[in-house]
Amino acid sequence: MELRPNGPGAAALRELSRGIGTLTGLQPSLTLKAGPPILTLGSPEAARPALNELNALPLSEEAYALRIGLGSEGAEWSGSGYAVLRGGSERGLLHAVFRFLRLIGTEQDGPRELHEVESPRSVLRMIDQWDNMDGSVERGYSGGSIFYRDNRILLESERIADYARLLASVGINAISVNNVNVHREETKLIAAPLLHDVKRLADVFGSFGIRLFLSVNYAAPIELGELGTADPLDEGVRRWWKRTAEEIYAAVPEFGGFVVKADSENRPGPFTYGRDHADGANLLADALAPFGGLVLWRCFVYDCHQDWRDRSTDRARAAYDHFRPLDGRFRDNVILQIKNGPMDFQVREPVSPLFGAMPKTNHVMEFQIAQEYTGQQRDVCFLVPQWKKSLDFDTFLNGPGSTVKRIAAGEVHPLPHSGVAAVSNIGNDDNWTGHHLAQANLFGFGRLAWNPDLDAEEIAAEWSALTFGAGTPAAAFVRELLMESWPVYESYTAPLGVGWMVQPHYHYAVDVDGYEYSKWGTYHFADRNGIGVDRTLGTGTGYAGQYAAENRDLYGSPESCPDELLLFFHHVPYTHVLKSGKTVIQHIYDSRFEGAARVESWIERWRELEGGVDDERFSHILRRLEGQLENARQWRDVVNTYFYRKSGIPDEQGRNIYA
Ligand code: GCV
Repeated sequence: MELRPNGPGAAALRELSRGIGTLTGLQPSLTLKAGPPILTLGSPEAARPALNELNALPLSEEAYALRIGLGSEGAEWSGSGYAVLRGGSERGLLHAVFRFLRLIGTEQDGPRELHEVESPRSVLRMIDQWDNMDGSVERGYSGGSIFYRDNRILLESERIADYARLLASVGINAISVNNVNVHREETKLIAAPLLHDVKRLADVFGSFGIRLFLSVNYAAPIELGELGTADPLDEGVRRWWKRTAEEIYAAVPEFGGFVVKADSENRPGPFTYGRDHADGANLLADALAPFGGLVLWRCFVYDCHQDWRDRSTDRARAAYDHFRPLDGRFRDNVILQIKNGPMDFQVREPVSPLFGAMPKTNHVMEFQIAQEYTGQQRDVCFLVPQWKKSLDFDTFLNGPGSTVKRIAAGEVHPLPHSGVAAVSNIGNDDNWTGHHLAQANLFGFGRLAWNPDLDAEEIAAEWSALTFGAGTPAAAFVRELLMESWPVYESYTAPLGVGWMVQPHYHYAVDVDGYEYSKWGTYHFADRNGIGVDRTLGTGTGYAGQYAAENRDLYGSPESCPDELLLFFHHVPYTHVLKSGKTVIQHIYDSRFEGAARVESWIERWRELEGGVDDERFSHILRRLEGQLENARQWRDVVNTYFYRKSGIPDEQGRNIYA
């Protein structure tokens, strides 16, 4: 096989020899065969039948096939054992290598026999950086940017290549490298002289099979081109984007395309010119189309200057109301990027009703790995179970079984593009993610994007074993801790799906009324009798009516609505009895006490592992858990006191509430 010196095939070869050496101490000879990209390890004679078989296998580009033959008789790599790794392309081969290394790393003695053929379920598996060129990261909780400092790209930094490697190891195939809020300096990324540096970045990611995208400023023709308008129907503007695309592709032929946040949170967009989002997205799509480029157009469009006195406007409705009527008007290379929930990455939200509701439009789901509203990488909150809940959600939009994961895999509507995207959680902290355990979220996103059918616990177990050692007590406890962490975080923060009880702008610490009288459209409406937002069709904002009948009915009455989303859809008295048999107020008290107590118990369990985990990680995690306990106690006491004062209803168990 002809290997491109800096292509994913070369990376596959390098990673396999390096990984095997690190994990097993062996330095086996590797053979790279001519023809389809194949690597063999161990005995060539023993490998031959598998090699011939895998050689003939039809595989799609990113697919791989893996055969391991160590037998039960104690054959080893140095003896008659073998492994054959085959990719549908060099990228597929790299996936095979990382899969193989994960297998060796998670099973104490490595697998003895294996025959596996896999391809990714979602075509686009994308990471969005919210990095700014001044070196800051929007909603970054792990230090500064690994990409930029002082308005330049850190091309000399080894961390960028390490990051590409890290993402490739879990199957990510696309990255957008700057914040969707595109400020002055970042606007220039699409023009010379910065394009030269962008090309070098694209090469780093390309060598691991990852395509590079940029977030663009919708008003770039004004800011860079000195045009007086960014009107999508203006001929001068169209010419400007066309020429810009030509320049980009001349410099970066493998460029992926644009990510766009338009008419959202004060960013410019087509609304300024009385145009809609199809006009805006198609303008960019037409410019990129000759080069195979894509436009990822975000649907996070809502009124962020709402009057809290106005009860008729519901932010949750906004994405659907803006975009649903445009179905069928977008070009083939436009992909709408829809946040997983209708609000904004809260601990608990229903799935966005827009997802699956545009059968003629490419769309991907956007998750947030960065823990903006879920503990900011100070508190442990393993988000894979939350994402699974979204992916498993049945929209019923194309009959039963129209789950989000099937739509994201392109299995429900025959559209050219589909997949998932997520906001990254990394920075230049030594451990990448601020909280050491927050790495599990980045890992987990990649694994789920590859295969949304994987079990959350399986992913937690895999990451824990790879990180703390297969079969160790630390790995066993971390798996358990990860799996408990999202429900526990939910149990001491905002109750029953209502969300938003955080300090405005910062979004970490508790402030029950912080957003209550604000312009952001994020209210809980607690009064002395009850709490929650009526989003029903009959008496509320009508949001529930944006779902297919099955879900509309499910959410439409407090009796059928799942407890965890009750206050998202309904305003109920504190005495309303939940399916659990508890009243809303007693649930609030109990879960806050239980949540804080659970965090306390984690600290005791973690202390028992002293000596079994290296000192650095042991004390780092201990400090973080202690901080989490402080946070959980503050939430517990503020929320309980607030609702006791509002309702006047005492805790049945007479615990300490600071009345
Ligand atoms: C990048 C939320 C965050 C913003 C973020 C925005 C978005 O509102 O708080 O920091 O901006 O989402 O997703 O565009």
